Amino acid sequence: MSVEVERKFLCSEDTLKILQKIGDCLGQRQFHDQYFDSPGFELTLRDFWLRKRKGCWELKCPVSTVNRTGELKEEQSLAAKLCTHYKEITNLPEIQQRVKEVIEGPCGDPDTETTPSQEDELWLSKLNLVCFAEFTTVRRSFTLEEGVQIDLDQADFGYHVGEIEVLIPEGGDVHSAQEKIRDAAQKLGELKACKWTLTAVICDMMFSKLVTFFFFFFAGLSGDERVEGKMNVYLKRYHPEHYAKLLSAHVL
Ligand code: V4E
Repeated sequence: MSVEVERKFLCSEDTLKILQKIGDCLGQRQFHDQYFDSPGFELTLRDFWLRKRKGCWELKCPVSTVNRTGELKEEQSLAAKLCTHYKEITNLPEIQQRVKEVIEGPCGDPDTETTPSQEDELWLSKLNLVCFAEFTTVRRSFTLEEGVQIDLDQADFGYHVGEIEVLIPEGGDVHSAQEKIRDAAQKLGELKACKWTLTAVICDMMFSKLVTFFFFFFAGLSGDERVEGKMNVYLKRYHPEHYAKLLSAHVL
């Protein structure tokens, strides 16, 4: 089982051009995601994300970590703040077991016992799970260095977002993954700012400083703001009540 450490950033045509020059292209793919929860949002309010992608089930679970932020240097705790990390389960019987525990508690109802051979509809309906979000993403993937993947996502509801991602084994070093992500973000941010600065310098020295400042501010690569993921934007737009509950529970 792996833990996915990732940081989102706002991307543009420039990001794509830079990655095409300096990264190794891993290709483009398209996938349709369907996310499931109970009508009372028992999974997502606990930060569990159950989805079906390309016919396979995946469950993203929060990772319990001791909060060591106090021991970290300022730049390390900023790197941690900008990243998320989730354990990803892809084995269906394990997913069913975990989902059942989250919804019903450890001593759940024996009547809702699930077996791996059950049809999708049956285990979902026994646990009262319904699809609350679905969208299609076109993803272009690159690597900048060994173990660091950069995805540029274009969702069909009109949102573009980039992700820098490092996979580690469960119990692996999250901080060093966050540092790798920070370094990759810095590299991308510097290259983008450099391009903008050069363009602007040709026009006007003063203007270049202003452009660089605003570029950094909005690019989500060098500031300390967290960039919204596809689900944040989707729920805010199409299911504002669900979104409000997740905000109040500090899940989003
Ligand atoms: C974990 C999570 C959600 C599930 C979807 O995760 P996400 O990484 O946004 O989707 P995607 O398509 O990039 O998955 P991948 O292909 O990388 O596996 S929806 C909301 N969350 C929590 C969450 C959060 N609290 N903050 C941010 C910035 N992102 C996600």
